[in-house]
Amino acid sequence: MSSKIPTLTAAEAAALINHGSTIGVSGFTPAGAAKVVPTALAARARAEHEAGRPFKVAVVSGASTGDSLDGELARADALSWRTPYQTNKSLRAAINAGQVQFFDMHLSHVAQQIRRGFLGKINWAIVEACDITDDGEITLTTSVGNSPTILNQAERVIIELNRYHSPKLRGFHDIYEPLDPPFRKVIPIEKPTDRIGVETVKIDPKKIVGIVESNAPDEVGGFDPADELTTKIGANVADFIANEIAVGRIPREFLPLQSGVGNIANAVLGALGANPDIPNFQMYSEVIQDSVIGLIRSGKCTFATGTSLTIAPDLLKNTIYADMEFFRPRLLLRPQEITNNPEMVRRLGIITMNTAIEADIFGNINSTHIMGNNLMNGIGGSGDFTRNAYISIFTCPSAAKGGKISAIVPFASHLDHTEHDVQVIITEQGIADLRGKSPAERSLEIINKCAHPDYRDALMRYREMTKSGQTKTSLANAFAFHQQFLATGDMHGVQMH
Ligand code: 0RQ
Repeated sequence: MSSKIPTLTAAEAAALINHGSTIGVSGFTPAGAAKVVPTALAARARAEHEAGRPFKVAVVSGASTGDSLDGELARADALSWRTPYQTNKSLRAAINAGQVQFFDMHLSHVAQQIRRGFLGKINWAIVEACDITDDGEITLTTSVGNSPTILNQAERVIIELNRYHSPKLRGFHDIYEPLDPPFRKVIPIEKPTDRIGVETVKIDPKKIVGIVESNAPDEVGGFDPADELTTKIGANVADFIANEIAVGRIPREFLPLQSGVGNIANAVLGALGANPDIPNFQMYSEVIQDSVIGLIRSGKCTFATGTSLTIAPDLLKNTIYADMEFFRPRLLLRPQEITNNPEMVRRLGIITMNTAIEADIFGNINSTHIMGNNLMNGIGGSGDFTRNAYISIFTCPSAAKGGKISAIVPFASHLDHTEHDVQVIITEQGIADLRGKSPAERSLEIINKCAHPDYRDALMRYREMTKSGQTKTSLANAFAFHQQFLATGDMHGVQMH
């Protein structure tokens, strides 16, 4: 712990930051996110607004953060611009109201774009740590995200020293920042367990203007227990993978798994753990979430590397923090530029599993927008993994909002992952294997295997409306399902002409 760097209150730190600043923050999901200084900054913004002065900042993070960062700043109308991912209700509303400009980007791209100035200068870094020394050696907490790059590139740095997290987290991180082209070298990871960097981030201590002490858990919400629907989706994924191994398309040695985040992803991992035909596995992913911890304990998951430990606070304390020596050799946190790097995804042959909002009958995926307009969260790391996967899988329930929305539609109302990248779609109804299939074959496969029975006839009618062409699209009816929902609140009874 440093004795030379001044200690500040959160309000003192926030008072240093000017209107118009660009701030880089720690956090990938609420794990390891800066907490107390952003909340103080929101209070400052409110006071400035009351005094009739403008006060807004631009924020770049690893991914989503907690409510004390994204929620507080959004509610204080203190954000002008935000990238690269968010999951906060207040921020989502501000983005969709046009009050915050949100730049939705692939998470592996952020660090290089910061270093090369694509996103402008980073005036401030606000980064959570569990330890810091006088010579500027920083031990991060439950995520790495973009923190090494943000710390290196920011003009000035504020450290939130969070006592909730044990300094014994040292050794859980593998910090490595690649050189940029044309000097980029091979990133030398050949197995998920390979360590290529150092344990801490080292920066010039003269840049650190102060340390703000805190003691707060990560604002990770925990997950809903798996229900009948998510259990069925999970079981279908496990059956698909087990069969691929049985027929030899996945090697018997097995391949590393990546899983997205959320209730469905959690249930999918649970199902993989429960299926005796799935061998023990390693994870090369971005988010390590609750279910992985049980799988590590049981020995089904022998090693997991990601960029965040997105673990509900009780579970984090009672499992990992209670038994650091067991978990240290089995968990490794890396920068998101490394976990999500296409070079590694392709080399390691990762089996990727991400969640869709909707899929169209040709295999295009919308991961980010509701009815083509409103942002949900953002593309996150799903694109980094999907395009370069050994096998790319998307899961979703066949219908949303009590069955009133079909998740399988004639044409995706927003495009995140194209038909060229998506190999398998899985709902609770079944498994659509799109590999090697033409658009005509894919649409049959998706409608028959994945669509909710209520919507199969209408999707089939759409499929047969256009008589010629490689991808039979009816321009007049491509969004008929969405228009029906917007007009009546229900996609049932969709009108097409
Ligand atoms: O709405 O919140 O009002 O209940 O969307 O859907 O079913 O709870 O599923 O939590 O797994 O999230 C795609 C958003 C799924 C997420 C998405 C409504 C539904 C519900 C949430 P409510 P569920 P999940 C790793 C990789 C993109 C980024 C990514 C996501 C809410 O997985 O953001 O994959 N993915 N990153 O009712 C209208 C539809 C709908 C719909 C679902 N068709 N129409 N509403 N919903 N389908 C993460 C990182 O990179 C950090």
